[in-house]
Amino acid sequence: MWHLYEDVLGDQWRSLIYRKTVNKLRSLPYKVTSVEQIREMYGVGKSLVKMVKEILGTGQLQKLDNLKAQVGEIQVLGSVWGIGAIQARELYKKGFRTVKDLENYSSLTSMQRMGVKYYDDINLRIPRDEVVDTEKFVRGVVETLAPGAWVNAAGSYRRGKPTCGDVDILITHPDGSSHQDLLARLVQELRRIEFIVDGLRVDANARKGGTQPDMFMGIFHFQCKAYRRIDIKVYPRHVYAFALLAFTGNDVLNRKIRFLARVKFGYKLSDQGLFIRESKKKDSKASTESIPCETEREIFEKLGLDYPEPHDRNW
Ligand code: DCP
Ligand code: MG
Repeated sequence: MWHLYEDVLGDQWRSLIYRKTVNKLRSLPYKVTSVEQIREMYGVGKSLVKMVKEILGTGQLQKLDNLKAQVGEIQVLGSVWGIGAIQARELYKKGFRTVKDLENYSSLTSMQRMGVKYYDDINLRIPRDEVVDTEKFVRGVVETLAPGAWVNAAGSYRRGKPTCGDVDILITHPDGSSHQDLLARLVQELRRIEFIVDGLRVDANARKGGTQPDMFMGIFHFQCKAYRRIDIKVYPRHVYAFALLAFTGNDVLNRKIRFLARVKFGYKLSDQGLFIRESKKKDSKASTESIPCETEREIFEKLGLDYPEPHDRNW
């Protein structure tokens, strides 16, 4: 109950009470076999005596079972695309218990609405072969719009996983400029041919020449298979290696090399570059110009690390 309150329910107060109680019981030099052994202990209240009695008598604790059920429902709400752990708890408090309950809730974001609508499909893993076909298909469409563009499926697919949670597509153009209006045209075309069925586009290309990606997050339907999640990100060529590294992951590797970049060299590493910080402190200011790196290998070299092939990045 200590862990459920702390990790899932975010109830620090109850978690603390249970933690103290557990530690107190654990520190006893004997195994508790009767409530008499704890009744007189300092800080042991009626409710604990009752719980210990129930555990000793039945081997179970109803309160824990109820809490587990509640936690299970919160975790399901939190597994909807776009709903985080904190919001899942809030929705639970508001009375939502299942994904179906959310169907007519008007306060969801458009991403969350997609998450609810396609919940069953997008929680299925995607077989690797299907990602191969999807990458090939998208590459073909991109080629008609911006010949010579680079298209890579990143994420778990690039790390060689047999199944993937979504399709992560990264795009750039080696001429350094043809990427600029590509995403809008690509999404329009993919919608027209009914490959993309839902989604939202976030454009950053108002800041032309900047390094922020244009992004699309949505749902596609291809070869009559299930509805799937797709992210498409378009970056300028000069930051593409950083983007490829960041979106190949995995997330643990990203956190580790970003941490190492900071504490070892005072660098800030992101999907948009490798920047020199004013100091090695966490929030210290970073330069606006990135240290140039053409390839992922160069980034690892700058960090003094051996280059891991993508399939060796499953940390
Ligand atoms: N990423 C990250 N930190 C996050 C989320 C993502 O660094 N909080 C990076 C690393 C991931 C990559 O983006 O590998 C793609 O994100 P996904 O959520 O698509 O994760 P994966 O593709 O690795 O796994 P999945 O098969 O579940 O899609
Ligand atoms: Mg992925």
